[in-house]
Amino acid sequence: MEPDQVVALFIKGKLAASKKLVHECIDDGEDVELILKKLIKAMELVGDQFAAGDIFLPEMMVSARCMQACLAILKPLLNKGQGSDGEIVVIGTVKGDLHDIGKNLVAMMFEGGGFEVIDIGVDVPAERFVQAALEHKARLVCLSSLLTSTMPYMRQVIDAFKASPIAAQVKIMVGGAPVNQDFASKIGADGFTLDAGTAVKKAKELLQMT
Ligand code: B12
Repeated sequence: MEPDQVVALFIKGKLAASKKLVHECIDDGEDVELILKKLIKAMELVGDQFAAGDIFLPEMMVSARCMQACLAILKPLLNKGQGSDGEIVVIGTVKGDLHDIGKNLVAMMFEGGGFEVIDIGVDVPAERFVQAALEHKARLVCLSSLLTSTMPYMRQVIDAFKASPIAAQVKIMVGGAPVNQDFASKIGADGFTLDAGTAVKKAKELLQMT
């Protein structure tokens, strides 16, 4: 399977064919993490085509639907984690932002890493993050943002935590395609990783679980 081949199926919204391709790769014994990498690359290429004006919102939407269906196939294969450590992570995409594929992937990895995941969805206001962390006694909160216009809102969420009674107990990780370590440090986040695969390792370091 090559990312270009996936892109061709995704932008035409070929759901059944996309799923079939993933199943075939699994049956052929292709490494699941490699399949995942290629799917993520394909979504990046979809984004590039959108940015270049070669495709439009409907193509991006059907691509997202195909991607989600493919991830659902991989989920049980990636989730080979140990038992829960009892750690709870609250995760959501910040206010104004509806992208959730990356967030869902990060959530999946945390489940695989033995965490209990409280997924509070997309377009989440700062107060809701704080409320969920309080309610579930979470020590870790993960914020996702895919738009340069919603990235600054991550700082607002972090500030809301700083002003809350649980400021000292909670570590905050941020991520999403436009986010980098420099930005994460500037807004006062405790952690950042480029991808879902390394997020769990970073979280365990932050929570001193390793
Ligand atoms: C699919 C998609 C959509 C789908 C989203 C569907 C869904 N359910 O998520 C739809 C069609 C709805 C959509 C809408 C829009 N989109 Co859009 N979209 C994309 C696209 C093609 C792929 C995103 C994706 O799923 N990637 C795959 C996942 C796996 O990657 P990821 O999200 O980056 O996550 C990984 C890491 O970043 C990290 N990660 C993510 N979150 C977190 C959190 C933590 C804590 C950590 C540690 C790590 C981490 O781990 C993940 C896995 O490794 C991107 C292109 C791109 N290059 O990102 C554009 C893109 C993000 N969209 C873009 C735009 C402009 C829009 C719209 C404004 C378009 C419009 N005119 O309406 C709207 C905005 C809607 C809104 N308010 O949110 C632009 C943003 C440009 C910018 N400068 O901000 C992009 C970059 C496309 C482009 N090149 O122009 N979009």
